[in-house]
Amino acid sequence: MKTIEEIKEFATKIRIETIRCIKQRGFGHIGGSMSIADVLAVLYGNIMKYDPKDPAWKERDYLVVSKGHAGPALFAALALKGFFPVEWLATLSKPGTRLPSHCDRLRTPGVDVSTGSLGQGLSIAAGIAQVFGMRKQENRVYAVLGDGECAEGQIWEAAQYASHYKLNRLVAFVDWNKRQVDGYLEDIMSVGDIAEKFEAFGWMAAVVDGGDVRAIQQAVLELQKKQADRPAVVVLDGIKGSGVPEFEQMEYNHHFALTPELADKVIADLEKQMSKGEI
Ligand SMILES: Cc1ncc(C[n+]2csc(CCOP(=O)(O)OP(=O)(O)O)c2C)c(N)n1
Repeated sequence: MKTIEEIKEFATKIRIETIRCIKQRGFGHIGGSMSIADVLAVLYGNIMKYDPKDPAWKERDYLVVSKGHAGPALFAALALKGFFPVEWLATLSKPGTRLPSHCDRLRTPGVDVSTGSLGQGLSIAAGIAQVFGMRKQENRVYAVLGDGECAEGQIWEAAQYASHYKLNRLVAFVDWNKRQVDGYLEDIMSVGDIAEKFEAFGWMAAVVDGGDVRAIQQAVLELQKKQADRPAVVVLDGIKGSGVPEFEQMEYNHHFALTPELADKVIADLEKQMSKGEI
């Protein structure tokens, strides 16, 4: 197991590489990429089984980043773990790239499922978990959903399915960063109490600070211990743009043009924090 300090540092490196990657492109989904850096660090740092040299390894765990517009954060995590060279990150969304703006399993080593059309990822994750159960395989499936994405009816169809079929190898995360593309959920479309909703569908649920890697890790491990006959969800109570005050405080931080000056400044701040051990 990696230490919590190592996981925190990994999360910061995911943020830095994500910002560098989007800087090259000039614009991108920054807010929702930042807010999943911590959960990705926990999953790729200490939870998931995978082999960067063999992304299709049969015994690996699967990850479905259902909010597929946050691809850059996933690409940063995969590059840092050695699935492909970090230099690829500079090619985000450029002609001929292996890293399109949204997750594409046919193009990027380590991406298990193509996503981008919101609402579909939990159904896909449930299907994968169902197959593992039928084949008595030990692999686990993780899914990362957006809170705005939970406005899609298909999420709740999948929730009902996963509960009925006792999909105990499935853990979902909801990035409860309170915002979607058009603004705050409370103004556009409230999702209500996410944990309570999943519990009503027969899931186990926990709510943790989405920026606290220790809490995220503990929640996953504890839920998995108790997960005899049910799927589980971890609601990540967080901030869109998290880890970078300039992004957190922007009125619109979903998809925006990132100037090289701002990118360089926030990267330097993150590097300074990391070198002082303040992350
Ligand atoms: C089916 C579908 N409708 C609309 C969109 C356009 N879209 C892209 S991101 C987004 C907002 C998603 O909000 P949320 O799930 O909260 O993601 P986050 O704020 O964490 O980035 C929307 C509506 C889409 N990708 N798919």
